Amino acid sequence: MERTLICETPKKVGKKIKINGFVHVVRAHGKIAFADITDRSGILQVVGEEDLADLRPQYAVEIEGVVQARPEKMINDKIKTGTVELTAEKVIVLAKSDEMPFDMGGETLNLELPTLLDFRTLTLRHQKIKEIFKVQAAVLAGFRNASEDIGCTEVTVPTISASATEGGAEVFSVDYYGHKAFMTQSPQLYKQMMVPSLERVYTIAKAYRAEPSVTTRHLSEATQMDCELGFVEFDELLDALEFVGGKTLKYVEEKCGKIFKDYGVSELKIPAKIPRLTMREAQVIIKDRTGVDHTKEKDLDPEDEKEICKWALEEKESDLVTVTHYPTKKRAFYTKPDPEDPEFSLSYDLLFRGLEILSGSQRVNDHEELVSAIKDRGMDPANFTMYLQTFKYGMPPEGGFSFGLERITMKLLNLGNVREASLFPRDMERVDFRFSQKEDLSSK
Ligand code: AMO
Repeated sequence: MERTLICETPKKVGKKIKINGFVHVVRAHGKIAFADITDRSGILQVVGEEDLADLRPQYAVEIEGVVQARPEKMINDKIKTGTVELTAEKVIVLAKSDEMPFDMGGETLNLELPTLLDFRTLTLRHQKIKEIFKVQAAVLAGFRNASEDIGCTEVTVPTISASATEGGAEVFSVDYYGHKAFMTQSPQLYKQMMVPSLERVYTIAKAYRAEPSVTTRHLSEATQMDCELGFVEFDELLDALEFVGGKTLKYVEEKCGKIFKDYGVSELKIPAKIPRLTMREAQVIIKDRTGVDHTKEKDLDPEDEKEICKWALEEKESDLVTVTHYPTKKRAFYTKPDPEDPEFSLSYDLLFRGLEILSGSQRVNDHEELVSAIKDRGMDPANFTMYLQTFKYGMPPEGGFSFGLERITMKLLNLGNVREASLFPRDMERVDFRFSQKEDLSSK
């Protein structure tokens, strides 16, 4: 018999079918037992006798039976299959499961973050956790669509590189056949190298950062969604990033409205004109609103970002705000200084519900200027030979931007920690297992 997906069962009343799935919960009442079975399409109540009562959570099963309409007073409006149930005739256990270390039966998993991650392959089976990654998939699809709309071609780029892509100390080095190489901190250099070839590109790439601290918004391996465009000036870049950002988020809302409801998050507020401020203007607004004077600071700190987002929501009805002109010294070497005031740069961040989700800039596209910028940061141009080759042979004015996939997902669902929005998060304390946990396990 062919498998029927659980979501199809309300259309099969009176029919004999076969389903495959995982046991979510089992309730035995004397001779009669109920099991909730989940597959990729939904959840279904199955009614049976001993065979069913013997099932345990997370067993993988195959069940044949007849779909019955539920009596009126037994209808469950909360689930798509709430009008029916399956009366089991044959129950086959495809795979048993050890006893679960915690209860997976509730609507949410009330676990502390370390437990949520230590048992990741189990917690990823929970409906509410699966929804996070459905939203993430929609972010990726929305980004791809929007990037195609602005004429970008998708490329994939290396994650092992001859040089640190963002500079700074937060870089993992690799022993590459006896040579020193680095895990890319971003796809930056490669997307720029593609501009003279395809002119407009986008890429979805893993980025590795040896972040020296543990915060709720930093991962050591994050996913960046980047665009890079040739023959563009600063204002066009701002238009492009706001278009791609706005369209991506709206796409997710359209696809995942039900999940947003499950998570109790408010509707997105994305006006036709996203508010834009220079960093200095933002600092003045923050000072006026809070009395805290950060107008001489060289960057916005996380509290500043939250405050300026509050302003954008209250004054401009926007969940997004673009902040431009960060100090040149605070940005990576490839960032173009503003010709009118070179202390500040043609750079930008996009903030969403209190957090930076994107940054980017107009780039230095002149070869000599770029070599000087690399030297100014104490780096050796010899380590950028292939990158610099691009600029020697005609690089038009260009620029781009990068969205953080996990941060967007986190903010869309109002999660407390970016690790919850990463399937298998890496940080200072963990690669798969927590290092301390691994030591515990190996000493047993
Ligand atoms: P930046 O370093 O700001 O810029 O990164 C771009 C975006 O990626 C996300 N992000 C992170 N998310 C989680 N954990 C991290 N450790 C982490 N680091 C970054 C953020 C951030 O806004 N090459 C430039 C971009 C460009 O100029 O095009 C870059 O990497 O959402």
